[in-house]
Amino acid sequence: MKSIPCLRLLFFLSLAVSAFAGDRQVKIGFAQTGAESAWRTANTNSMKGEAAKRGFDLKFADGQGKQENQIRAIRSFVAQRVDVIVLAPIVETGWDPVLREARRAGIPVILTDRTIQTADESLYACFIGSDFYEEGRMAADWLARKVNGQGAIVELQGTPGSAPANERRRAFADAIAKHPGLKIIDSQSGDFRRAGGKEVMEAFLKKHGRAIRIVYAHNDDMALGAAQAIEEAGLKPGTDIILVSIDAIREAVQAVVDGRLNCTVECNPLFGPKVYDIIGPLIRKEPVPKKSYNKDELFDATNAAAVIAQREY
Ligand code: GZL
Repeated sequence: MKSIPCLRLLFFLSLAVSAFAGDRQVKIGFAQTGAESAWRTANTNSMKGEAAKRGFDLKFADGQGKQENQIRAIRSFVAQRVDVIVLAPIVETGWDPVLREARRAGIPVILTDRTIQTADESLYACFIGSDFYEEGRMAADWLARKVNGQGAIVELQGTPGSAPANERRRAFADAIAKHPGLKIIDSQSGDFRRAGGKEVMEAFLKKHGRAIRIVYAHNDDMALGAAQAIEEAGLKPGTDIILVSIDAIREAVQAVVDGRLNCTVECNPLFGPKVYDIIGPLIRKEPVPKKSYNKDELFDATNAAAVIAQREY
């Protein structure tokens, strides 16, 4: 049998050791928002796949798009005495009471993907995710250069009350304020869903017709739905109407290569490894960084073709 170099053996042993607290397997409760987009599917797969690789006992709860389901899941994790709770909070507010219950039970909470609004930051151990304000700013600055600061914009917003929708909307509005020729003429939520983006875009086209020059979508699923609506209206997405979006899922990067989308700002969902690297220090009650942001980049016609083969989600 081919011998495994001792370094690789040590690496796998260290993963196995970190999967155990004392002589029992580490139990993690993960309350996911739902399954609304391709981004979410990739995030769930990263969290599940990496837990399996590291030998963690992952209790997965799909919130199905409802905060009350996530709250119920957290209470169930507390009752099961998990070692750590991971929460991807669907909206920003309403978490303090249940996070106080987790704290009373002595169970640390990791926030992933989305942030919460709370006056008591001690209710969670740390946050791991992307900087949504930066993503919105990057999208707006790219657009201003692309259209020389001129054009009527329709905005497809994400889930109402969610951190990405709030921050991407705020950042984009702040950035385009520097360009009086850029104006948001309509804005509505498509709930981060492809069908939602298509339906809202159909309504915008009926209401505004060819006045629309630009679509700003808070995620790629809605942008791709909007592109379909634009094509069904006999127009060319990416040419007749500029589309700028966020997530950089593979299908959107391909749409940029094909000229149906003009720009997508990455929001990397594959942070299972980063989350699980924190589990050991948390269980050992060692200090961990309060906030850690994933690195995100931007894809447009200048670089999409060069990266499409390497896209992992
Ligand atoms: C962003 C994440 C958002 C994605 C959407 O971190 O919360 O939710 O942008 C997803 O695709 O539905």
